[in-house]
Amino acid sequence: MSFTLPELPYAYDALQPYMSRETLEFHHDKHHAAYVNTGNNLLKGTEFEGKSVEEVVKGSYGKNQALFNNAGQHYNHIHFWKWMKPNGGGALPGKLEKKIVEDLGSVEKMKEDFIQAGVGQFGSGWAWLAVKDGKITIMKTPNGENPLVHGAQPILGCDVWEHSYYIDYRNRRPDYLKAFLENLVNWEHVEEMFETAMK
Ligand code: MN3
Repeated sequence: MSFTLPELPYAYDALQPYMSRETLEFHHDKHHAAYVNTGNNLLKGTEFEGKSVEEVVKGSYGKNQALFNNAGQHYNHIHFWKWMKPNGGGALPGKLEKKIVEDLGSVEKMKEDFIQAGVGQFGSGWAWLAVKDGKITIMKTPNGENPLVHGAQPILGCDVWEHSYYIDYRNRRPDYLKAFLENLVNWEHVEEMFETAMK
């Protein structure tokens, strides 16, 4: 099995005004496509050929940096598209909200800390909600890294590479993170991933 670029689960202009058609065209058609193509070239002839994306990410970490970078970013983007939807944001589904309050204090505190993780990630990387040891936790990672290689299961991630927001927000990363949480997140999908991670 090689990597394939998934279709966006919505139209290119469906997330406007919070994420523009131009951003999605570049981000999906150029950046994500490049991770898929480069990843496939790097997979050839390695022990990871035929493995799932998750297995490639975990297996190549610390061993094959170039393959890991591209496999990690492929995994991250497959999910990033699904973590957003038109008219996203809003109230969290009950089970997810209850667990966030339990583990992180409140939904407001979770949002503040998530934004802080994204703003505090120096350079390129990601901000995360992940399940680790049965608890929801906030994480940040550099470049293509993700919670999978830190013994955790990601349930929400926000891409804070400049290619994700510079067209729409210029240097205002905090505004992008706020708009992501308030207007773009598909919390139902986050809850699904949360429930799977807790099994
Ligand atoms: Mn990206």
